[in-house]
Amino acid sequence: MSSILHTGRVITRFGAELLVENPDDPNLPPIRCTAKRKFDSIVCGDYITWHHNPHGNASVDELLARKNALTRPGYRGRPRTIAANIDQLLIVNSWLPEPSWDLVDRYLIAAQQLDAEATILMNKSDLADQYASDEDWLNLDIYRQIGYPVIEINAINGDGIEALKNHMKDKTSILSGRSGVGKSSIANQILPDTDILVGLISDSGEGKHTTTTATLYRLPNGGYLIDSPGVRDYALGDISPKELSDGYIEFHEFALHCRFNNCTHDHEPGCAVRKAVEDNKISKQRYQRYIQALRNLV
Ligand SMILES: Nc1nc2c(ncn2[C@@H]2O[C@H](COP(=O)(O)OP(=O)(O)OP(=O)(O)O)[C@@H](O)[C@H]2O)c(=O)[nH]1
Ligand SMILES: [Mg+2]
Ligand SMILES: [Zn+2]
Repeated sequence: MSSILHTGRVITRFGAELLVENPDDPNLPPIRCTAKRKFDSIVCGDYITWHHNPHGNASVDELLARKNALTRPGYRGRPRTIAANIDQLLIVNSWLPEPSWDLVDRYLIAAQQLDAEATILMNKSDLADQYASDEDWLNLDIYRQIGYPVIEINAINGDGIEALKNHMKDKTSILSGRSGVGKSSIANQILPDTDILVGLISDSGEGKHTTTTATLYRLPNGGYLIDSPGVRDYALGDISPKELSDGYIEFHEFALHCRFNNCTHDHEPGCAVRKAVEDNKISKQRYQRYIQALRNLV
């Protein structure tokens, strides 16, 4: 039997086994593909080539070049790749668990590093009256002012889901955020017919429906959605001060006018970013979180 080479996108992986989109019709059941040790780095969202073996199963031939890959610190702080070929981070925050603006900032920096778009999803809008402080509303509004799309969502009744769908067309988007903010609930609203969205039962006892592995779903109107496991925290990898400040897009226009072109916008004389903070052209909250992140780099 000749073995035709297929190209396909990885849906998810369980150990040495990959689920790959069916080449005949993506709506047909996926292909189970075995990956040798040298393909340990293949993740959800990767494109691979594979072929059928004579004895019926399939195996990976090659990992195709990636546009980018999202990593997070894994076991003993070693970076672990979560998903590849991402066009957009959907940064999910909720009113309960309480919002983490720090985490939003860090995901925005990651988006800049990945050359991906970023959209902020504020989920559990039904709980806002009870839990949102004035300070929280202010923080949320800052992102809008900077120019990021912010969508308020209620993943129980579907409020905001249509607006979100409009932001997802023809892109590969990944839901990211802390455990329990409602990523899988949002995925369920986007794809109500996809029963595989029901979370896997975790061994760790973290909760019955907590998501344990990143999974790719094809959107009916074009594009893909990746649901990913919640994070406790999202630490920035090994980045330079310049890469850090690049992640604060509202600094860019001012940074051009800093006296030193390697200005870290901290203590340097003639810093146009700090001046902009003093003049209320840049949010003090964001600037303070930037300084904190800068101190944490070194
Ligand atoms: N009140 C309210 N509860 C919600 C909303 N969205 C999700 N929830 C609840 O929040 C809990 C966590 O939702 P999940 O969708 O499993 O959260 P997740 O982000 O996927 O969590 P991990 O998979 O652990 O990362 C569930 O009990 C949901 O029913 C919402 O808009 N409002
Ligand atoms: Mg989940
Ligand atoms: Zn500066």
